[in-house]
Amino acid sequence: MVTLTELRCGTITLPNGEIVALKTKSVTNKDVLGPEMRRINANSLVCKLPYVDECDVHLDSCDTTHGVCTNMPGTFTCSCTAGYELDLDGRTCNDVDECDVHLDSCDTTNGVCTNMPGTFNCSCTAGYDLDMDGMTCNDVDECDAHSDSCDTTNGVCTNTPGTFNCSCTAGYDLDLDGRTCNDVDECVVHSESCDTTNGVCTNIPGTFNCSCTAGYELDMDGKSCNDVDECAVHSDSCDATNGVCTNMLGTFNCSCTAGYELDLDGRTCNDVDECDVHSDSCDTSNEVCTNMPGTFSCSCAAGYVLSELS
Ligand SMILES: [Ca+2]
Ligand SMILES: [Ca+2]
Ligand SMILES: [Ca+2]
Ligand SMILES: [Ca+2]
Repeated sequence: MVTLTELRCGTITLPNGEIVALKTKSVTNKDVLGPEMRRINANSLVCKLPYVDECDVHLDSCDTTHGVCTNMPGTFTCSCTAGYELDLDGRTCNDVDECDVHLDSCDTTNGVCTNMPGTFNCSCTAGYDLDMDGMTCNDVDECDAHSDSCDTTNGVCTNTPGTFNCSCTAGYDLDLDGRTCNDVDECVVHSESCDTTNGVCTNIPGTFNCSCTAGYELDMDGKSCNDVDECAVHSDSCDATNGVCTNMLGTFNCSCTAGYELDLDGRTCNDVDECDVHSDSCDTSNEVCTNMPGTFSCSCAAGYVLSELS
């Protein structure tokens, strides 16, 4: 600013060669102002001329993209559009990094702020979805939204903040992939699932079955194998008339009453023909042996009579 000794408007050239507009001069109320002058208080005036709207004629040096020029008497100032801030040079508009200076309104816990020219964007960390408000991050209910998050048949999905967990129904184990449920082979994994001596384990999806080897039957506990008492349960296990049944662990044995011998079938009792196998005690010289069921009898050969034993 240059203060003149005389009342006039115009430009002057400074000693360094710079040309500046004259702006003010101390004046008194007695001074008569020319049409190019305007009084701004009792003893100051501004020159209207040369009047230049730097903003209008693009003489300003404000940022061409995001700058806003405001014309002022004899000068102008620069400001910036929203999202930009004025550089120390008073002209350039620099993007405000809202993320860096925490001017963003993104979710403070699970939000991710991304700076952009003139603005910023909110997104969310994995497992969260951006709300309609563009700021809040809502947990994704993977169990509800994606029903195949866990094994669709035997899996149990549990939603948790930011993620979810899979587990499996009884009889299934979670795979290393964290999703799939694999049948537990109880017969291999738990060798004691069935009776270790006489049990037969059969693996089936989700569970297993115990059965027993021949001669044993499954206990009420579904696991233990108990010997079948074939003599009590099946009264016809041995020859019903002359057989003698003996129960044994896992099996049974048939024998026969005196005078009978066990058939090759192991059950039937056949009469022993004592006369034929010469196990009789008849007198071979004068007696006749007669085989009978379970026994035999001796009678006298022709010409002999039974003597009285005394
Ligand atoms: Ca920005
Ligand atoms: Ca979740
Ligand atoms: Ca199984
Ligand atoms: Ca038995």
